[in-house]
Amino acid sequence: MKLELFHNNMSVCAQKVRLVVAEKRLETELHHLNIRAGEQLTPEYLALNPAGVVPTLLVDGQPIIESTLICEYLDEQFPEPRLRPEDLRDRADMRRWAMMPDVGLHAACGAISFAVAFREQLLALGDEAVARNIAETPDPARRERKRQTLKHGVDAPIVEGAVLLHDKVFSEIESRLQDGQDWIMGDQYTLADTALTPYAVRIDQLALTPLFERRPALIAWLDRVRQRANFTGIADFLDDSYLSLMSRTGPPSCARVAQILAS
Ligand SMILES: N[C@@H](CCC(=O)N[C@@H](CS)C(=O)NCC(=O)O)C(=O)O
Repeated sequence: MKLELFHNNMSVCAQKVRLVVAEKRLETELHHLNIRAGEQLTPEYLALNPAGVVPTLLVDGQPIIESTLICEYLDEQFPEPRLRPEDLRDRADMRRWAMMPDVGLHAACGAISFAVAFREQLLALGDEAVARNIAETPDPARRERKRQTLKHGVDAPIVEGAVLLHDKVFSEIESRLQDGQDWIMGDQYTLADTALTPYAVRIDQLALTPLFERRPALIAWLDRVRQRANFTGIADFLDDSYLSLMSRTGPPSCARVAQILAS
């Protein structure tokens, strides 16, 4: 079986899939797309992934899209080591955690990342390229997120809800880990941990410290996650220019984040 992954080095959804690929030590041919340059919007790629987003997994040439579904597919097709609880009620609970990105967290992460940092990368391309990138983005909600955050940065109206949603999810993780368990589902590292790791890593890379305040269990979980062998799925692909952009633009945005949290 031939696996190919269309991804981007710093994309949170691609990081999520690469954590699973690394956990299972799967041989995968990687195709990197520069999403700032719009390589996800070519007719060839849109034929694989009509939403014009990464990741896409090709299995013997057939595409599977949506990172949550790709992770589920990989865990079912390559069950060792297993990333799902045996008990079906626990599995449903795990899926509730794993789907959090799909029901708002991912869009919220995109809004914050663009508002704080990535808008600089797009603006540097010049007015014409920015207008083309926005116009060609297939999803209207994503177009609106890009438009608002490019124009208003952290003062864009959507940033408020995005920060509050991160606060809610981080507080749920903190409560879940209160009894000292290592992972979201207890002793077993699962797709719940792989799904949420990139989002906590992103907020940490952006140095938005108010979201980590008074959350020692979340911080300890993030440390454990970083020490696992499969963290290479994130660590081996880090782009220094993104990291320095995020660590430069994040701290001045903390006051706005703290203001939203206090509101
Ligand atoms: N629901 C999709 C979301 C994928 C997604 O939003 N990918 C982002 C990178 S994390 C992307 O490709 N963005 C392209 C763009 O912003 O034009 C999934 O989970 O696969």
